[in-house]
This record gives sequence, C-alpha cells and structure tokens, in this order.
Amino acid sequence: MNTLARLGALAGTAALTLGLAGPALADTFTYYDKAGDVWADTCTYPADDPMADGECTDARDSTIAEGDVIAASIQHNARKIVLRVRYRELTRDTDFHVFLGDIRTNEHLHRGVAVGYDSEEGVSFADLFRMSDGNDVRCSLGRTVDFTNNLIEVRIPRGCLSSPRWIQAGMGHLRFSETEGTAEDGTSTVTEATYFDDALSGYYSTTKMSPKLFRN
Ligand SMILES: [Ca+2]
Repeated sequence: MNTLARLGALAGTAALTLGLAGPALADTFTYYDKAGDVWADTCTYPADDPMADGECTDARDSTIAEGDVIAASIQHNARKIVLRVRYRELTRDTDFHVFLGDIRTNEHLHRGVAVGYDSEEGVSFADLFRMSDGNDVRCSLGRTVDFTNNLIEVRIPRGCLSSPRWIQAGMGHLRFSETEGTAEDGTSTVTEATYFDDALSGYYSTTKMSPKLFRN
C-alpha cells in the first residue's frame, strides 16, 4: 500500500483519487471498504409450503466473510476500464454469486456489468447491459474470478462505452443461497438468503458512485 492509500485508509472514509501524471498511467480510484458490513436478507419457510409466511430477517451481519468486499479499485486507462474488488473470502461454493458494476459516462451512457458464477450449476457469465432496459450490449469483456487471492476483476474495452472522456462507477457483490434445515417441531424448512455488500459504502442495495475518472 502506498502512502496516499494508507492515509486514505486511516481517514475512515478511505476514499481517494490517484490522478497519476503521465500519459501511460491510468486514472484510478481506490476505496477500502469496511469488513463485516455484509447485509443479509433471510426468510425461512416450511419445506412443504413455500407460499407460507416465512420468518424473515434483514440485518447487517458482521460474521459473514464470504463476498465481503474489503478493497475496490476503478481504473480508466487509454484502452479499458478495469473494475476490481478484493474480498475477505471468495469461495467456490454452491451459492449463486454476482459481481455487479454500474458505470456512467460523460455522454450519459448508463451501463451495468455483471459477472456471475455458480459452481454447482457450472454457470458463469460476464455481461455488459443497458441499465434502462437490461438489454445486452455486445462487448468482449475480460474477467478474472480468483478464489486463491479472493479477487474479481472485469475489464471493459473503452470502445464498448463509446470511448468516454470520463466515467463514474460503482460496484457491489450479491450472493444467493438456499439451505435446508429443521424447525423446533421437527419439520423440514428451507431458508433463502440474499447477501449484499456495496463496494464503495456501507449502504444496502444502493451502489455508491466513484468520482469522475478521466482517461489519461
Ligand atoms: Ca465490506
């Protein structure tokens, strides 16, 4: 960690823009998100009656490390935009995971990017789409899902975004799980849970945007 980044981390809000000089260097925003700030929505139902009113909770759960973002960076360089997050834990589990990015440009383009995987079903995708209607935008995205280093990175060629002068971006991580259990009376239950961590804030379900990042 360099000195500026360390100062940013100590400042609490931990946000800073590194406007590095020189044409070969990118405009990069780095944010150190809190650990232990994953929001959990869970509902437990009788297994034989999924339409019943479930017992539901909605709370931040500091014990959840899976999908808990601890650092995020957004880079805008001459060829691409790179979104990268590091997690406390990222495991090849049976849950369905979606890394989400939200990008706005100086031309008022508003695009979403999603990288999803589910090791049980073998599903993996990386899509760029219009936020207005969800329709896919044709683009050859680069993606890395690294369970060893607890990282996800997605690389978006600038040409897929009309080669913007500047961009703003937000990021977050969603995880869906379904587990079977047993109620106190011995009946079988199913618990559905949705976990979310915004990469740039402690908010739930809203994605905070970075400062404007200009192509350098
Ligand atoms: Ca976090």
